[in-house]
Amino acid sequence: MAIERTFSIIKPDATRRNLTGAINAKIEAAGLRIVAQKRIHMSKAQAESFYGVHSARPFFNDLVSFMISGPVVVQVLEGEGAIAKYRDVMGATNPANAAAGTIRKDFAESIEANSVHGSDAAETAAVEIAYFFAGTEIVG
Ligand code: RTP
Ligand code: MG
Repeated sequence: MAIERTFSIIKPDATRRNLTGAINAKIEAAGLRIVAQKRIHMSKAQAESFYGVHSARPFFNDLVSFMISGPVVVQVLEGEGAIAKYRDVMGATNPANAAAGTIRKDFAESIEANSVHGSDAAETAAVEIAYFFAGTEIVG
């Protein structure tokens, strides 16, 4: 399988509970490399644009409020089949449905405060990475 890059966010519920290291340990244990990482506090405009695909969904306003409720850690992860692999490591969107050992099963608080984001396809990964990182900030 090809080496891919995917985009990850450690969400405010997780940074608030000091879980950045514990989540990174699960990422690295799965064989994914963290090739870029920074802690930021998203603006409302940034969060609205990032989640623009969900703008018509009933949970959109709550989601944006949650994502700007505290700092996040944005990351680029690299590895074989990184996009699907990270989705596996994350677990299902709703932690009640997430498999044992996944980030969301072990750490998520709710379907909204679910600790992490990961890109869902190659096209979205490229767009999401470019949204938060300059090429020179990614060191493979
Ligand atoms: P993500 O985009 O964050 O990696 O998560 P996902 O693909 O598993 O979930 P998605 O359907 O793309 O939804 C994006 C984020 O919106 C919040 N959400 N809230 N209240 C709700 O019913 C609801 N559904 C989704 C979650 O934070 C989810 O990760
Ligand atoms: Mg998604």
